[in-house]
Amino acid sequence: MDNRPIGFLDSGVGGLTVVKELIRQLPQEEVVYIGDSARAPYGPRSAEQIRDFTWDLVRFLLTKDVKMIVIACNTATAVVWEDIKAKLDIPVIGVILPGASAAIQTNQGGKIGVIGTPMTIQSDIYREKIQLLSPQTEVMSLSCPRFAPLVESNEISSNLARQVVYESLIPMIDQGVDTLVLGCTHYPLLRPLIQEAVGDGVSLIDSGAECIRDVSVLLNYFQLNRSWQEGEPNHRFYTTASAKIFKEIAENWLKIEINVEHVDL
Ligand code: I24
Ligand code: DGL
Repeated sequence: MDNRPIGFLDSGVGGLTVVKELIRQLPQEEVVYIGDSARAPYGPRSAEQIRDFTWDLVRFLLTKDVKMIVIACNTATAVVWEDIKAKLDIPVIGVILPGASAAIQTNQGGKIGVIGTPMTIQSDIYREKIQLLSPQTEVMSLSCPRFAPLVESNEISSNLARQVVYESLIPMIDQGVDTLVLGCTHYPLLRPLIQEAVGDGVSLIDSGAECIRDVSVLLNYFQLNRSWQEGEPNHRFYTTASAKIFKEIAENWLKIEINVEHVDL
């Protein structure tokens, strides 16, 4: 047993979709979350900046005595997961390899689609990981720069949102893709519209949810689970922007009351 919390980092609030999966799949575990909303979004930034900023978040989490780190951001995982993983002596889980592996397991027709921010798609990391595990599988990548701003302006079910999602996904339709990876933390919020655009024949893969399955396997294998005797988990959330706004968004999404503090990194 290891009763220390699991550290989560993200460019902002999107990583809360991954935390929601942790609370659903592993309700006994305790979360320390840091979101860098003051410097978000990371998607359009340079790889060098993303590397520096993500390391700031890692150093912060290490001061909180975490037993494991989840990089709950596709963009940060694409750029620095391997570097962080190599340098720390606690497990570091990213969202990309679990998503790539789940997509291969689901895929039937040999062609997988991936959507994400410009940096995630430009890095071509999903293709690299998918083809590492399954060299014959074809990968079709598409950057959807309008999706995250849509969610952040609270447009997740409006007609405008439906139209933007449909228009953006046109290159993906009728290409023979039967599995589509949601390669950005914000996209699970657009899931109904994305499903409607690509049709029921396409299975959607939520990378965040898949990464929590890997967290579960690691906790079991290394016997790092938190004990129920510790009582209810006391999750702690930190943001580099407004604690008040973060708290509103997070409580609305997670449906629980939480503590939020502002930090300057
Ligand atoms: N959703 C997200 N980001 C926002 C937002 C949102 N505002 C409304 N909703 N703002 O991401 C980002 C910029 N802020 C962040 C905080 O600091 C200041 C700058 C998606 C959230 C994923 C959990 C809409 C909204 C909401 C609650 C839940 C879901 C949702 F308010 F889409
Ligand atoms: N969290 C980011 C991701 O999953 C999306 C938001 C951003 O660009 O910072 O790629």
